[in-house]
Amino acid sequence: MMKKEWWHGKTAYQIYPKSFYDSNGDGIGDIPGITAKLDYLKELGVDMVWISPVYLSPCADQGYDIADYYQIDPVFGTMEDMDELLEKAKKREIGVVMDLVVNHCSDEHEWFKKACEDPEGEYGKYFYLEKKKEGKLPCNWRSYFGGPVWEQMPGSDWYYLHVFHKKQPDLNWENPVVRERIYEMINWWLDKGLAGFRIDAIINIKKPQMFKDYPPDREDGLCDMGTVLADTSGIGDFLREMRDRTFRPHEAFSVGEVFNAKDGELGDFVGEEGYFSSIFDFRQTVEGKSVDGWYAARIPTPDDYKRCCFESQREMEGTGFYSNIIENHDEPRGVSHYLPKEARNSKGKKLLAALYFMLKGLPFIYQGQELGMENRCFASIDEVDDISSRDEYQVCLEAGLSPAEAMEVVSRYSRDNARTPFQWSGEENGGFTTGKPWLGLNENYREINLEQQRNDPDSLFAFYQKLIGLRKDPEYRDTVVYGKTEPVLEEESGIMAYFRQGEGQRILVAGNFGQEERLIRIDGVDKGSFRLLLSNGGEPVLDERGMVLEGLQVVIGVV
Ligand code: TEU
Ligand code: CA
Repeated sequence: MMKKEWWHGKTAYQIYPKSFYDSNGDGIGDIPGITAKLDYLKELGVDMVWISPVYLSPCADQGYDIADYYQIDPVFGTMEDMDELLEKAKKREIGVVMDLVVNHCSDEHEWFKKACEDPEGEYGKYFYLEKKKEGKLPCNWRSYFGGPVWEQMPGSDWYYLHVFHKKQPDLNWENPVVRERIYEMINWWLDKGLAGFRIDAIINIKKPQMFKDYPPDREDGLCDMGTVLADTSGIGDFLREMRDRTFRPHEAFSVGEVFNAKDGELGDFVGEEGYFSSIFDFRQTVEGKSVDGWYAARIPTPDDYKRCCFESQREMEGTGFYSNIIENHDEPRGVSHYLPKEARNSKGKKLLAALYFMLKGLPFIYQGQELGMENRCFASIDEVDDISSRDEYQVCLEAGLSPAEAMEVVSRYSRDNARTPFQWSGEENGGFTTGKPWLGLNENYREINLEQQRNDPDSLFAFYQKLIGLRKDPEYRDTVVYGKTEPVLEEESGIMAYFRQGEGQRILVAGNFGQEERLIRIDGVDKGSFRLLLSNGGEPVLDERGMVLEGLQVVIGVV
């Protein structure tokens, strides 16, 4: 029997602060903007929010480049604003989870500035510094945002390592002093009353013992970081220590951004003795991606999506809980990515919502997902702010794509798809700001917005409220949270169906990705046994042949 934890039954919500709600008209969302919308979050029903970084930052990577971990960036507000948010969230029983970015800091962090002043001194050891050998960089790894991971330190012959942008130097976790300072900072925040942390890019903190070359996988002569990480071991010592020194004594929730857990390692990451409470399930987000870049990626089909979900559910059963998502601030909008074009309507969006939300694990809703916000379609690279998209645009051109083709690729995958401002209403700028938004809204805000859905019992927003309600309902909650996932009809293309088997209770979730009506037969599911809990249409037709699902219909019921 799995030990129960306080966070098991929660529903989490990710806020991308820059684009959530702007309280002062400067076009940038902020902390008072989040506080102002706490009642909205309560109305939706979520009980935990993860807020992407709001620390002091030059914002080369939207706050994922931190210049001071103990300060709030003035564009987001003040520490008093943060304290107020924590207090008001607590009153509403909403736990606040902050982003923990400790693989790297900003090149404008005091530590890095001191390292530049004296690379051979104390602070030089906070980073990975190397010199060229025989005119060559120490190794041929490619940073996630393009180009080599090595950058020359201003005015010296030392090079520092950055697996992300050159404005994000990697912190040297091998140095115990660095680890101490990180734990101290984590505890400082947890003592303020955070519910926990989402831990950014954490799998990168352990580098192989030697900075060595791997076979190049593109014409640039560099190799993907995935190859490097696959050849790295020993991260567990760091993660265990961090857990014991910080999260565990605070009984904090922790969710790791872990892409590359190796086979058989899952239990180390999230078991009862795991490094984290949970990790995100990225199997479906990486499905179809290629080391060549976005232009070579293949969009997953509904059958791919189903296979990914079921593989993850099987892998995790009996070990712990994944955190389940269909999108986040790094990914395209889920409804644009996983639904076939003709299914991108309210009914199809509810289908995808129910299918992912009812999986075993902790559901995370990314802001705007509850309204069915879609990818924005960018016409020119000038409309794109994200550094990753700008790099991938170049990769497209180098691969011989025309600018128009490159923009098509970027529009499909750009991280800015998810970063456009929240669509509160049909008013100017979607009610997000009274000023000029830092990033243009999706033009569809006049049709897709909260105001229009809030009082409509058939809206996607209302559907998410019901899904959350089901997760909390004393009658079903144990099954929804702890029930085992048992896939059925796995070979039936276009159909995704599974049981959640609880103690003395079984819930069926079944959906049809196609436009045509489908007859499905599942042992034990018939007119006498099935009781509907939620659907995106009416009752499914049940007769002696089985269950008939309309095009895009999803049903959740007790059997
Ligand atoms: O992302 C880490 C990561 O490896 C990817 O999601 C990466 O950003 C993506 O493949 C590039 O297209 C985390 C954050 O979620 C992301 O926003 C940051 O940019 C990154 O770390 C660096 O802090
Ligand atoms: Ca603002």
